[in-house]
Amino acid sequence: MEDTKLDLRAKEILRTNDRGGYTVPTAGLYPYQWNWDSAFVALGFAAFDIDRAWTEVGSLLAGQWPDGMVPHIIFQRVDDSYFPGPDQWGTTTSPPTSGITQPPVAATIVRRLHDLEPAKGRRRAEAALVALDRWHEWFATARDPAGRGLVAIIHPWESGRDNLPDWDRPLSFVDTSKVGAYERRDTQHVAADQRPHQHEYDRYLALVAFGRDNHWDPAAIAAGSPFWVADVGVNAILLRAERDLAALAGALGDSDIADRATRRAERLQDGLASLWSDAAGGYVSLDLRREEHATTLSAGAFLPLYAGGVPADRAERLIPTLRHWLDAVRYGVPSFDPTDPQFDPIRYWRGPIWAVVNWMIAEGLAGAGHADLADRIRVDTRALIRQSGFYESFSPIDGRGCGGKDFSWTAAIWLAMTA
Ligand code: 2M8
Repeated sequence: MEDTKLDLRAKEILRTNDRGGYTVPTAGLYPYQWNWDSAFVALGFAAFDIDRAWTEVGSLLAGQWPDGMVPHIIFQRVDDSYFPGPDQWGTTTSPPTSGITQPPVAATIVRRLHDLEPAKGRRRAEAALVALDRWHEWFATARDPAGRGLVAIIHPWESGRDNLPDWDRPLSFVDTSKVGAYERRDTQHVAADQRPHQHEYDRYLALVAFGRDNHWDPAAIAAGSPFWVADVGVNAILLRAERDLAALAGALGDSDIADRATRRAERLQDGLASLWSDAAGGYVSLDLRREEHATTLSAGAFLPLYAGGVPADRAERLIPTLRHWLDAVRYGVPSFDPTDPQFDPIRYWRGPIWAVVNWMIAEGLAGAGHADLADRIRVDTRALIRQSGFYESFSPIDGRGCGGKDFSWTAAIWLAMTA
């Protein structure tokens, strides 16, 4: 298909996945509103319908909890085709939501929407600014009670990179003996070899039960969650989001929020530095219960470049590693080290390429003065979509599409990379 037709198709996918003020990631497999998907969807809509982009941000932030958390799923309209649904989460909001959050990319995208048309977006940017500040403050308190500059995730789903090999060891400590029988829905929509293993799902459900049994109380979860890990992806994305929130607050004349976001960013900058592993040769996640760094690299290793402020000697190690990865596969960027034995080119977050991660890595590279590499990643992303269509993810080996098709965030990134 020619690029102009793909532009039209991308817009059509966003329109078709629009359920009335919010957008589902894809029909069937994911019938609800997901947090970071919605943020990227807003970026895509911004290429042709800025009002609709702001509506997406508004419906996402309307799901904010009283304590500031913005949930990972908003169950706008109950639909049995997805499991676990509202009953398993046992939250008390209306509409119901999950009890966990997701990578906080929203502030970065809200800043971009505002900058596109500052006068037109002012009122909605001001409303979003307050909600985003509350969400980031929640991260700083609920997920970093010790104040070490690293926020914890309590579930692999909060990383958005669900079955990354980084979670294998921390998950091995999760007790699944009380997980009863259940029916997975994901493998009814997508081939099982492109989805997480059953033993991972059992642990995902045990962690949902832990949160539900503790009424999603942040203090109880911080004290006892069997999974308490500093994901390099979430921490880098939050740091970038804090910087963007501070800039947006400055533009809107809110010095209180600007100061708070700047202070939080300074703390996160120190925390992120502690995720560097000389042994792995990059930034990795850290199991905060055991003080164990992951021993292998994922695409998250490059996200501190997107956060900004990576010291030169560390950037000098990351860039050759990225080039080496790109030389090892046909398309970049694999979600996990393609030279590691655990790499699997089609199994979800253990190897496939994700357009949204490519967008963040390319932004980071461009900002760090590596325009050539940023271009290469954008070229690959667009080539994958031209070859296979708007899939959920893609094999780095042969470019085939994996997971759900006509996927909202892939369409959004196509539009964002063209605009
Ligand atoms: C995937 O995650 C959900 C759980 O949140 C699932 O597999 O059921 C991930 O790729 C996640 O990052 C994404 O936000 C979600 C919807 O696209 O799907």
